[in-house]
Amino acid sequence: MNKTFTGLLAAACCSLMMQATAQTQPPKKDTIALQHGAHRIGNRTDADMARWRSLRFGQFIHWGVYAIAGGEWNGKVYNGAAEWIRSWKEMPHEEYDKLYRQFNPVNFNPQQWASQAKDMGAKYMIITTKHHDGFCLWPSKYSKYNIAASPWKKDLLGPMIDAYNKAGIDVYLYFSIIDWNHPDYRPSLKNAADSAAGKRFQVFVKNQLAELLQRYPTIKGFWFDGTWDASWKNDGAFTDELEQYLQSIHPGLVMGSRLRADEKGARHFDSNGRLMGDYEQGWERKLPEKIEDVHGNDWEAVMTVPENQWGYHAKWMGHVKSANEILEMLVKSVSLNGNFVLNFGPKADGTFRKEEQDLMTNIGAWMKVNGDAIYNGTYAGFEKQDWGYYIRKTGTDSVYMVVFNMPVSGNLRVKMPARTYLTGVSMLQNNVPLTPELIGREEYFLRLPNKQSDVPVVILLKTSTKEGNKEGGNFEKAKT
Ligand code: H79
Repeated sequence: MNKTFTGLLAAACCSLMMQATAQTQPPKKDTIALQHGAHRIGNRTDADMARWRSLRFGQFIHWGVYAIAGGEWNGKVYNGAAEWIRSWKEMPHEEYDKLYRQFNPVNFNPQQWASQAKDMGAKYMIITTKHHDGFCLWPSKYSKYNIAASPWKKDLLGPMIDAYNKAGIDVYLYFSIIDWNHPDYRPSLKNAADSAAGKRFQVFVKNQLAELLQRYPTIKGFWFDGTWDASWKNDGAFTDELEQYLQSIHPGLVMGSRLRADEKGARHFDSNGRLMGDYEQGWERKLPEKIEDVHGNDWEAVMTVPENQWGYHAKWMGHVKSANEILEMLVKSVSLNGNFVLNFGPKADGTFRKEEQDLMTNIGAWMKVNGDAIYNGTYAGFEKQDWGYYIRKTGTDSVYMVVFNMPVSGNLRVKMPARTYLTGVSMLQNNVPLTPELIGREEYFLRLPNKQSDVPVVILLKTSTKEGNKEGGNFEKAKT
């Protein structure tokens, strides 16, 4: 193991012990020497990362020329993800690569986009600057295949980022390192010519990223995609240098594990099992089940509304998630220390389909009443119960119960963790106090005034770790 890394490891262990985060992985002893593995043990502790962690709910937007096709070509419906339609055998590449000549989102209203995201309760937004097709939503110096060549002619990202920032929403940039439009792009490098192209492509990627940072200095980070390619993952050194380069020109950037590989081709987690990048970014259309699944790491899940559509598809197939299902995913994510990002695929004209608008409205209505349980929320350290999820407001004794499954008995079981005592219970929506029934040693039943609700109900528990509040605490009187 090299000296710098040993030093880092010692410093990180020390600071981890001080934070006393019970779920953090202990460093393994049988490590192999890596130049380009993880450079940090445990989560980042700086203010930029703390901000990312506090936001908890994000909006993902997939927008590009694929929205014009909307998952259909020549009267046939593509069953894959709309943003992948160029790879469909029914869609000739030449046809797809001409679509930009029709890209003219005349109804694009960035202020309206931002205000509806804000009303939904999103605190950050991730926008596709460039998906696998290579089309750039900004007028890039490094590619002619960009928004300036479309009938829209002008930048889309700048006004969007400004509007979101003005609405108090942080912006992150999605960037795919797959680029079907670029002559030097290679999924794998099979010979010397490929290697030479690959080197040129790396310069191109680096230039575009620097250009994005230079044009949009308020952005908080990048969301990389496509990094499973052999050409990418077999050059861990480049991914490491790129991460450090971007951090050097824009300190504090938040970039997930998808960017990185180590020199042995391990992605996300290095060959010693340690997380690379700033948070675990593998949770795409899936969530962890329990706290052990996230190993104490920061993480984020990204989720589609239908089964697997990111860009606009005119004909959604399969199950379409309801607001309550999405809220449950959001709450579950926060209860397990993660961020949750919900995807939207606007139409080519710049408007959102009705289903997405309704979802934003319904999620927002709940968030306005119950958002306190989400923002700055974290794993509570309580034994999970079947009625739903616990979320602790970071660094406080406030714990929220978010009830998704009301038991027919109406009794919500609360089992306090060791040396934690219940000192107050109320409904979050109206502060109405509840009287808990003590049923065992630091174990209670709670009953709601009204057990029928169409949306998840939130109860706020005030807790204390002081001995004076022991066994029944303030509720001893209520019991007798
Ligand atoms: O932008 C959205 C999708 O278009 C994009 N990521 C989200 C955020 C995405 N691209 N591809 N995929 C999602 C899934 C692709 C998986 C595969 Fe593979 C790529 C199957 C085969 C190659 C990676 C490597 C997974 C299996 C092997």
